[in-house]
Amino acid sequence: MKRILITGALGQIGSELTLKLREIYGADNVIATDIKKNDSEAAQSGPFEVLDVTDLNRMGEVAQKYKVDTVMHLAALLSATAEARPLFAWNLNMGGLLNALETAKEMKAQFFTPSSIGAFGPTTPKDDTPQDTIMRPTTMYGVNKVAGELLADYYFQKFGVDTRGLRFPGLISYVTPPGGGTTDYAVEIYYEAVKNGRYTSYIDKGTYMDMMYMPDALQAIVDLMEADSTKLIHRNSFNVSAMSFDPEEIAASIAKYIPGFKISYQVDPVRQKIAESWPNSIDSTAAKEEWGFKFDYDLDKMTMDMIEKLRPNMQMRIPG
Ligand code: AKB
Repeated sequence: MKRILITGALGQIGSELTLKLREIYGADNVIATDIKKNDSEAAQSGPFEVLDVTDLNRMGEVAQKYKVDTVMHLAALLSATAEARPLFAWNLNMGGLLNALETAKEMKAQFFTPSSIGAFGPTTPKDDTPQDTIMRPTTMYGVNKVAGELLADYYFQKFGVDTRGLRFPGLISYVTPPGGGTTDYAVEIYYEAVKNGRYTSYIDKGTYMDMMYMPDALQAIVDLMEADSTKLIHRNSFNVSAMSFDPEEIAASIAKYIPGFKISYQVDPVRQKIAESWPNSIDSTAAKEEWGFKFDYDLDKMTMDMIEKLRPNMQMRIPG
């Protein structure tokens, strides 16, 4: 039976992952932590501890108190926020990761942390980006992600910590909105579509990025952590993606369900530049071969579910 410590448990991934893990492993076996408590289900449905991930002693105390055997480290700044506050991002993203790895080492625990398509850069092959390729990101977030992947590999090789990670694309969910990412437009667009029937995109038409619906991302985490360790050639981290689209294509998908939906553009140069430095689409073959990565949602299936969940009473127009 796993006993899991989650950092950043009230964030975009954490607030849903905490609930999924509590369903699988039992509420008392999933210890949610975050910098502040709130009244969300993730904070209320099982053990919760206030934890600043830059405080190694406190992290160790919490890990000991609950005798955890798994550490899932999610607390981090996303790409656009990290670009606005690079020094703070380095300290939080790298300091938090190092503390979480140290805690996993002390507890002899299994370890997970997400990497990102942000680990790639402008000199990376843009299409079908391979698992092993050039990684020279030009953002602080990307620098943190590449360094983080190397650090997690180091803890595996040097100390035998069972570290595992996923290079997530943009994650789309109707539960907890993301904050400070470059791919966030692909979440905002659904909220605005349901509310106002239109959306002004800060990412330009023709800009392709990988994306994944949150239920697939959560399942991928569970599957990777349950995978047979001896089958893993790559650990930190696996390319995983379910779809790649540009703003025109997501808008066209939404218009199938919300007729008359309109997209316009007011490009944010900072986030546009970040997006242009990332791949158009990544290749998830290693994840499929080494631990059976799969996904259920393509763009239209995700769009239908997002709209259904965001506007439960709307009359759906099923394309056909
Ligand atoms: C971001 O846009 O910063 C994140 C990511 C792709 O890592 N969603």
